Amino acid sequence: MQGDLQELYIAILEGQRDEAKECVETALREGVPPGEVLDVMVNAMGEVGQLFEEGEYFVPEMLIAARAMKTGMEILKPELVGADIQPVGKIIAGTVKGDLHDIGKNLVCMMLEGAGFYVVDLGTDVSPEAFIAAIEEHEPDFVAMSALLTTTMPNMGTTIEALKAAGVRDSVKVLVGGAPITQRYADKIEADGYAPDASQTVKLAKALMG
Ligand code: B1M
Repeated sequence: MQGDLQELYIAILEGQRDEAKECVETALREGVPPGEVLDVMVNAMGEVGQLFEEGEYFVPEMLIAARAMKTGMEILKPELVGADIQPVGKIIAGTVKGDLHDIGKNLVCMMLEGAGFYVVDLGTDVSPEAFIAAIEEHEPDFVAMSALLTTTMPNMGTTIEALKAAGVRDSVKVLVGGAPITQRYADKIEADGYAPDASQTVKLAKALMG
């Protein structure tokens, strides 16, 4: 890997936001194709996910790496659009109705973006109607729902039932996660997948994209 790109990789891995921004700017100025710059950042985030799974990184390290990635992406995004690089897949994400916790959901969104997915983040306290409207507008591959409260997790099932009633359930794969959620619960509400953390969400979404 060329020196600047190596520096970019390390800047993402270590969560150095300003360095990441500078490295992206330098690489683009020197004529590195935007797709190649993106690959370096995605690979760095891949290693971040790996380190998290191995217990070397914890949530704070993952968060600052994801922020560095996001800063780099802000510079890179217009170039990617110009280069017509297609996202890996499209995901609508939100914390379900009644639930205001968004730290985990934001991390999931950042890691997905880091892996090359186009993410539409609907925020928190998202009603089934808002999920349906977003599916109709954006035609995503996935809907990712987050819940942190035992009192709001049933709203995942309610949302899936609402998607069925609106006739859009089969057009998307529904992924669920959040501290109280289990694979068993995901199966019970007929979600297509459950991920215990942000890194596993990326793996799951990639696997389901084939
Ligand atoms: Co709240 N809260 N909170 N809270 N809060 C919990 C969840 C709680 C366990 C604390 C406790 O009592 N020990 C408890 C829930 C108990 C229960 O339901 N059985 C609780 C409670 C009770 C409440 C209130 C009801 C308190 C009150 O007002 N009486 C209230 C509810 C407000 C509401 O939502 N309507 C409330 C409020 C808040 C704050 C606003 C103060 C704040 C949220 C700030 C914010 O998010 N912007 C807050 C916080 C910070 C927490 C704790 C301390 C931390 C949550 C967090 O951010 N974790 C939490 C206790 C705890 O977890 N230790 C607690 C870090 C984050 C990175 O992890 O969110 O689990 P997490 O996300 C992970 C995975 O779960 C997974 O990936 C993430 C990254 O690896 N994941 C997904 C998450 N979403 C996913 C979606 C996917 C896939 C994976 O889609 C495919």
